[in-house]
This record gives sequence, structure tokens and C-alpha cells, in this order.
Amino acid sequence: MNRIHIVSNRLPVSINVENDHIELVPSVGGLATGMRSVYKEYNGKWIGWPGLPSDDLNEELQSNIDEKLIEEDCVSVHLSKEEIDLYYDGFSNRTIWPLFHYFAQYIDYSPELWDAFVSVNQKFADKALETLEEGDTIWIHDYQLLLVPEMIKSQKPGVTVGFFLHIPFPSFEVFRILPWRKELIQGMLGADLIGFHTFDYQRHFFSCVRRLMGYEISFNEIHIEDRIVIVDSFPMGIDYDKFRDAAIQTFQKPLQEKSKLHRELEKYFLVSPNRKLILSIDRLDYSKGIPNRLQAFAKFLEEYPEFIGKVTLIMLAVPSRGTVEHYINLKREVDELVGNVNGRFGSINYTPVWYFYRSLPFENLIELYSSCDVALVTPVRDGMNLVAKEYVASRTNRTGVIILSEMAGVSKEMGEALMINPNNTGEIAQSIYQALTMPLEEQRERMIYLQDRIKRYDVFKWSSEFVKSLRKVEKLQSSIYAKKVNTSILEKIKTEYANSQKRSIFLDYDGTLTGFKKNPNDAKPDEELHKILYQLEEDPKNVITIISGRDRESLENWFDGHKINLIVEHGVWIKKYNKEWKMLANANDTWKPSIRPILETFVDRTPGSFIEEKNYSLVWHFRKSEPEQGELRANELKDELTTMIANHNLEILEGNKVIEVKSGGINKGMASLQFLQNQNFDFILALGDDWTDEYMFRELPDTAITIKVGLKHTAARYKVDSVSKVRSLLSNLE
Ligand code: ADQ
Repeated sequence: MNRIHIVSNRLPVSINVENDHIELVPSVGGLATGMRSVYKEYNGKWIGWPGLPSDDLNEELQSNIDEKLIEEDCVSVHLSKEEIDLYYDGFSNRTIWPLFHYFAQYIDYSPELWDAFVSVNQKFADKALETLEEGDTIWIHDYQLLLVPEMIKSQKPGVTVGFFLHIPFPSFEVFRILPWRKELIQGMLGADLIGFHTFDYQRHFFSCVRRLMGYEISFNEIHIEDRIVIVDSFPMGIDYDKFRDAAIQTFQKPLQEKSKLHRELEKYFLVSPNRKLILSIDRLDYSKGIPNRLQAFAKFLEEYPEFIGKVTLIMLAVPSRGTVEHYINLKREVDELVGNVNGRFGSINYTPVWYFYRSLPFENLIELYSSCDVALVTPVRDGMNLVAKEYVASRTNRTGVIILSEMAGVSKEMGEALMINPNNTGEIAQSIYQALTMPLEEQRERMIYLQDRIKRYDVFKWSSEFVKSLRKVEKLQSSIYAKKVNTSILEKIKTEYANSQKRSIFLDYDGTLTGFKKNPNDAKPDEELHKILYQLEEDPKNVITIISGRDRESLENWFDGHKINLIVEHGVWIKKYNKEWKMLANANDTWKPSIRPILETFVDRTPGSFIEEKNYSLVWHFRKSEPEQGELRANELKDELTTMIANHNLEILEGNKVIEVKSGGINKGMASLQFLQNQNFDFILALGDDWTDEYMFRELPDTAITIKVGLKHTAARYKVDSVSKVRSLLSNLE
């Protein structure tokens, strides 16, 4: 089994150094838990920053730390204070984080942050490359390392690269704001598999890829020059059993073993048995909607004064990114709001908000999860939000209500929660009331479904699903490579060619002999192509046919003077060398007046698109249109046409950025077969790049050498990845 390595900004351990004594403390976060099982099981290494600035460590200490870490299969990337400041606090948390969470007003565009981001990503990639061997697999995590996939792929193409983004991926309109948008997308596309928490993020990513890079996307595959990138959603889970078991144990502990917090909570319930507790837990981050939550809680107390003195909001905020200006301001805002709510609604024996600005041990978290009646989770944007899942897992008696922001990725999996818009304080206040008054039976009904789902798709399932997909994508890439014309296949073709007496060579034109141009009339043959064809024609054993969907005029003009045959309009017409045009198939064009107006409405609605009229077909081109709109309209057009042509002998062909309607039963397969009739060729070669060429690949005899240009699934025997490879193959035949 191939090794799987992990790369993330932080290693799954923290380091304590006291009097040169090094202690490693494993971290308990969700990512560390999920990934530990992966890299241990697959004999990999975990590459990341150990958490201490390298300026604080002398060389000896650094190498001692490295040694200690390697015992845990961890490889350290040492970062200086300046690098942490510019790459981590800087570009990661002052540029990408606000951008991806739709806080455009907070984005820092300083180029020096970007430069540091590139160089630190390169540092991670270099460390990974030292560890990686061809055939290994690597799984890279999160927004701090968006450029690493490409940096690895370009150096070691044989490594399978996975990338998972833990935060949202924003819509194109937001993403485009960034000056380095293309570079980020390119960086990510170095991966073979890209994972997001939800389908929405995946959709946004596709639209950015389409618009910024112009790559073709079919289903969840992105076709880039010589590879396929698979994109999928994998909603991250938690270690469900750990939370559930800990919650069970908490209640079974004898009083003297209970934590101070737990004893205080119990005392509190003893004094006020009808008190209700609402829990709020997050890192102190502006994406988490903490001020909105406090305002909504105040509104709730204002609108339902009967709850004053009876409900307490326990608000835990883990200090986070305290050096970044917006976080400092947020801290001040939250402090003031808490003071304000407590001042307005509190009394000597009632504090409405208990606010803890610190990280709490796991044991305390569990006590709070299992003791609070309601969890208030109201981020304004959140990639997933594990707190909501942890609350569900800790509810061993199956009661409790979650109020959940529809802007959190987790909302897609928690239909049974009370869903709110985090900017609508009135709605949140109303939901708090609904949650506090919800009958126990209803709470249980909702909780059972939630627990079932969150338990099934836990963090281990999440990571194993991702690994499974990595394995699949690895196979897919190798099947693509298997058909690729390599030196030995090329030698085989050359030998067959040399040993034959009468050869038929079918060549598609656009996308095969020449690249695509925005305007089809600009794609005329260049000098190099003319030379290659002249050379082939010189050999009397060769019969060369250009077989294309184009009309008669341009090809006839362009290849005037060549000793070749032309088959055009997908097989309607043929012009043998030195002969006149002849119809190969019975076609008619009486259908055109009813189809043309439909295409015209699509031209009107899709700027940049146009109609090309051939003798027996009509073609709608959208290469010049805005890519996403073009694809969208193409699907719409196909849909409309399919119903229209139901009772006519017509066909819809989908080519490269074109939709063509033509008389039925005519295609390159039929045309090439007809051409071969009654002739005894002992060598047949056919090259083509798109869908319409597949007819030819399927119909030609099994002995034919059929070659697809591009990577898509094909009936052809072989593949080459570009026009220039086609040209070099043809010039190599002798
Ligand atoms: P975060 O933004 O950190 O993660 P979240 O998913 O909620 O958000 O995870 C927070 C974690 O911190 C939870 O496991 C929670 O138990 C813990 N925690 C919170 N408050 C704590 C406290 N006071 N003391 C101790 N522990 C505390 C990012 C993305 C999320 C995404 C995760 C995972 O922003 O959207 O869900 O990664 O992909």
C-alpha cells in the first residue's frame, strides 16, 4: 500500500521546552484526531510547523526538536517570527481568511504578504518533496497552503496529491477581488483531488476555474492539459464516540472527582432548579457572529421579560489571532456588549451572560455540552462548524436544541436544527424562545436523527472516504497515462507504418491539426502544418483525408495544392483529390427555417456567441462568450432542441464550445467506412479530438490505429495530449 503523508500548517503536537528539556504534547483537535489514524496506518510522515518561532531556538535545540519529532513521524518546517507574521498572521489570516469569509472590507492587499506566502508555501513544499517518493500520496490541508499542491505536482508528477479546504470557498464575485486569484486557483489545481465541506463551495470553485482558467468541467472533473482534477465534497465529522463516551462518564463520576466547573454547575441547578442554560462556544473570530448573538440574546430578554432571571448564556471564546487588528477590535466590542447586556438585565443574583475568554480543557467542554439546554451557533460564515456536531454527540439523554446559522457548512447536515439567518436578530430571539419552550418529545425526535447522521459520518469515515477517493483518482490518472502514446507505442506505430503498402490516414482538423481560435475563420493552417502534410503526401503509399465538421469553402481554399481528400460537414460531402465535390449521404436542409430562429434567440441572449450556417447543418458557437454563461446556455439549448427534433431526422452534436444541429444518420464513422469500401488498405490511422470523432473511432476496423487528442474517455486505442504532439507524431512517420 502506498504511503500517505500529511501536510498542514501546524503539526499535530505542541512543543514545550524547559531548560533544554523537550516535551511533545499531542493536540486533541478534530484534524489531528482524524489524520493521525491516516498517516500512522499508511506509514507516512506529517509535515508542518511545530509552533515555535525558529528565532527562539538555537541550532542544537532545533535539531533536537527535529529528532524528537521524527520519533513521532513528524517533519518540522521551521518558521521565523517574520515569516509567521507575514505568511500566517499576514496573508493567511489578513487576506485569505477575510476574503473567503466574505469580509472584503478587512482584506489586506499588501504585496509583501503575498511574497511571504509564496516563499513559505515553497518551504513547506520543499520539505514535503524531501520526504516524498514517486508513487506516494500526500494530503495537504487548508488555506495556509493553497500553493503547495502545484509546487509538489510540478516537481513530482507521479505523486498523488490531495487537498482539503477547511473554510468556505467564496463565490466568483468575491474571489475575483484578489489580485492573486489566478495564482491561488493554479496552486490548488496541482492536486489530483480537491475536497470541500459542502457542494456550494465546490460549485463556487468550479465557477472560478471556468472563468479564470477556461478549463472544461464535466460533472466533477476538471480537464486540464494533461490531467484530470476531481473535486468533491466531504463534510468533516468529529470523533463522535469520544464525545459521547466522555459525556456518559461525566455523569457517572462521584462528586469528589468532578471538576470545579461541574460542581459549580450542579450547585447552581440546586439553587435554581428551573434555570435554563444556553451555550455559545467559538474561537473569538469575526466570522463567528458573536456580537449578533449577544444582541439577539438581549432582544430575546427584552421581548420575553418573563425569562429574565431564568436563562443564562454561557459564552466561551477562545483567544485567537490576537495580533491582528480586527480581532483586537472584536474583543473590545464583545467585552462591551457583554457588559451592556449584564448591566441592562442583570441583578445581584442574576448574571445573564457568563463570559469566559479562554480555552477550556476537554473535560469542561463536555460538561458544558451536556448541561446546556440550547446551543446557539450563529456564525455569519463558517466552513463547517464542529461545535454543533460536538454538542449533538454529547447529548446522551437525547434532549437539547441547536439554533444554527444557515451560513455554516454544517447546516447542510442538520435540517432538524432551528435554522436562522445570523443577521436577523429578531429571528434568533424568536428561535431562542422556541428552543426554550420546545417539548422534550420534539427535542428527542429531532436529536435522534441528528445523532444518527453525525455518528455515521464521523471524522474517521470522513478521512477514509477522502483516502478512498484519492485511491480512485490515482487509478483514473494511471488509466489516462496507459493510453498515452509513449515511446514504445510510437515505435509500434512506426513499424506498422513502415511495413505497410497502402495507408489511409484520416485527420480531423480543428483541435487536432491546429488549435482553436476564437473566430473559426482564423484557424487556417500554418507553415509547419503545410510542411508536415506535404511530406506525408509525397509518399505514394499514403492516402490522406481531412475529415471535418467544417464547410466546404474554407478547407478547399486552405488545402489548395495539397494531394489530399476532403470529407466535410461530418460526412455530407466528399472531394477526392483532383475530383469534384460529391454528396456522400442523403441530406436535406428543409428543417433549417424552424431551427434557425431558436438559435437566434440564443445568440441574442448570449453575448459573444454566433451562428455558422453550413449546407446541411446549423452551428451555434460560444467560444467567445463568457464561459460560464456559454456552458449554461448550451445546456439550455440542448434541452430545447431535444424536444424540438423529436420527430425529425435530425441530430444534435456537441463539439468543443459548439452545438451543432444536422441531418441525422450522417457522421464521420459512416463517412470514413464508406471511404474505405472496396479498397484494400493495410494501414489505417485516424486522429481526432472531440465527440464527433468518436463515431470514427468506433466504426473503423479493430486493426485501425485510432488516436484521441485530449484526455477524455474515448473509444480510441490511444491518446496524445496536444496538437503539437499530433504534429510531432505525423512528422515522425517514415
Ligand atoms: P474553527 O474556525 O476553529 O475551524 P470549529 O469547526 O467550530 O471552528 O472548531 C472549533 C474547535 O475548537 C472545536 O473542536 C471546539 O471544541 C474547540 N473549542 C472551541 N472553543 C473552545 C474553548 N473555549 N476551549 C477549548 N476548545 C474550544 C475551522 C473552520 C471550521 C471547520 C473546521 C474544521 O473555520 O468551519 O469546521 O476548521 O474543518
